[in-house]
Amino acid sequence: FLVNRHDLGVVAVGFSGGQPKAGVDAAPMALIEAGLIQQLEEDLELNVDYDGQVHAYSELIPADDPPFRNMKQPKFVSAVTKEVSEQVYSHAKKGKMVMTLGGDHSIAIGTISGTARAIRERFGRELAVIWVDAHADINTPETSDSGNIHGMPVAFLTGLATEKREDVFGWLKEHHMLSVNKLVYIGLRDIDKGEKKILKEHGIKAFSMHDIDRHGIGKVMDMALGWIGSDTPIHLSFDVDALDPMWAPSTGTPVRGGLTLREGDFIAECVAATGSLIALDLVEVNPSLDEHGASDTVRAGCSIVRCALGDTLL
Ligand code: 4U7
Ligand code: MN
Ligand code: MN
Ligand code: MN
Repeated sequence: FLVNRHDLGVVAVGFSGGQPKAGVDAAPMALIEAGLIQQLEEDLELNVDYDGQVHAYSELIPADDPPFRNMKQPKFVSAVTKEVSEQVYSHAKKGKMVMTLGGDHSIAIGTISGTARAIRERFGRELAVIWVDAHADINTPETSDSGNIHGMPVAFLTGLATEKREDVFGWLKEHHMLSVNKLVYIGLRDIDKGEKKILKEHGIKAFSMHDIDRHGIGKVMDMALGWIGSDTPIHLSFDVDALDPMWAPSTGTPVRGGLTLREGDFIAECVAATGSLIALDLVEVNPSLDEHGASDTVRAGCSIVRCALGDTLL
């Protein structure tokens, strides 16, 4: 009811500027070359609207881009996410489901701001976000030790971090944003001190690996979706490093003790079954970070996407 489930807009974001490791920009091509779009068209019978390009946004590279408030490449990341926001918005406002292939997780500043705006305009409703990740990505520029913006997207999207400078995320307005009580994390296991404080102070709903061990993934999904409530539009932002490195080694910030391949697919299946999914990000696949080639990680990514877009076992 929220989107035409069979109409999928695809945005391929070949961007690595939110973190220091090269190669994450090659993920969209690796996923597409592995047959992802073809699988969606042929097996899931989706009408895919894809411009056929992996965007590199090289025209947006600033002449100079010194660190600002401890953020690395602030102007470049801001400009790219602003453009991604427009790309995602233009699919979402037409009532299409939107899939964005990253790229590092800083791009979620663009994807979620784009869908939040479209959902507000179309339905006067607020968006819910399910953030599946080993990390909370909720550092402010001041709490971040690394200065890498892929560790900060949730802080900017919720307004916990703000900046007036238009060229450093000042373009993010109220209608792009998400309230902290509409955010749910799954898979967390590597949270910085400052982030823990933020999660506690704002009462943000989070299911860590400990919760999954204790209750099992089935119960955790019931609780996560129960928190959001039925009939709320959902944006699923899936960082492949939520999976254990056994299944997804080719990623920039792997953390042991993660989700199994089946748990990752199960999360996506449960979200699909709500009928409320309106957008999906798959990020942080880095095909150059594996001596055996990245085929396992790429295949895991394709599988999660197929599950989220309605592939069922029976
Ligand atoms: B990802 C980190 F310090 N928290 O801020 C940081 F541990 O998108 C990691 O989830 C961020 O992969 C990871 O740099 C960002 C670090
Ligand atoms: Mn992430
Ligand atoms: Mn992560
Ligand atoms: Mn990562």
